[in-house]
Amino acid sequence: MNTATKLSGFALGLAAVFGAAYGVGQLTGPASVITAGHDSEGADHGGDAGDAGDAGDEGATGHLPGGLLVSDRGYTLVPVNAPTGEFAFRITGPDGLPVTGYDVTHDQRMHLIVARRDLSGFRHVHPELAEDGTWRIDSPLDSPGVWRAFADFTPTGGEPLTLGVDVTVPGTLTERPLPAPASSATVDDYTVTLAGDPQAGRTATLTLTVNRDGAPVTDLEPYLGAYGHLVALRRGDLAYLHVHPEGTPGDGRTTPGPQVSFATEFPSAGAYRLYLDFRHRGVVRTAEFTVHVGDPGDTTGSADGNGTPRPEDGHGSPGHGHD
Ligand SMILES: [Cu+2]
Repeated sequence: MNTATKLSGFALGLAAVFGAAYGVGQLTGPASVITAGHDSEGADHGGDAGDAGDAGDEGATGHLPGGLLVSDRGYTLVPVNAPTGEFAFRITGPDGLPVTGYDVTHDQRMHLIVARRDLSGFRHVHPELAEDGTWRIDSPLDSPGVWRAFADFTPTGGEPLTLGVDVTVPGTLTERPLPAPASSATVDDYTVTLAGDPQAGRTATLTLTVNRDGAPVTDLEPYLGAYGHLVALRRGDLAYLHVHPEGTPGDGRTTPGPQVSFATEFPSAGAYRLYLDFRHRGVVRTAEFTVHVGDPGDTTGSADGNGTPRPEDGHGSPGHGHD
């Protein structure tokens, strides 16, 4: 009965490899694209979707969370020059040519997710595919800084894959500190509360409850085939975790709010930013949360056991300087 998609697999031994080769020296330079490529030869990780987390160890490198690689399993995310105000890219396949065949997943052939490296500016959009294999969309990169762009797709005949690339938007950077962990978020007239106690490497249910003007919302609308979409990005390397709710609209047991539950599995302890997309009355909104994922081996931690995300020991508070 559990149709939820697990978060991607485990990268405990590998996480430290990433996040180091990231430079901030180009923030004020000319428009450029920084690729955070890593040699993925031989890797066989499971992307962000499906049952990757159940597959056990495969290959020397095991499974990585999605979005850390610009090239994986022969597929490469290649940003291409585009007119001002537009964002364009291609996916090249094992034959080196642009991929033009994609399976529809969650109503779309391509999910493009972007966020700045400071975890602000999240957008989830759906570009248009041209015949030559170029994806185009009005640029969602709406402020200066270094952005991470994630292409979440399934090439026809292949497995689900999420590739990521850094893209610099020139200008004066205003870095935004990561907001402190909180169990509620406000977007327009909506307040979304978050319950759950995620622990690294374990499946936990996160339940989000949507209220509008203090009243429960019981008529959420399906968006991309679900009552909510949840993306989590790990602070530090922006590992990408994409999950879908337990239950689907029309299955006879899933209600259109106010609660949307997700079975999640975070690959490591630490701070994550969560982005819940939901649709109500024709408008898609995003509620954002900072969550501290606990270390299940840490018995001295501050777990309060009452189902609310733990404060992150002050590290996420405004004004906290990044390294
Ligand atoms: Cu999408």
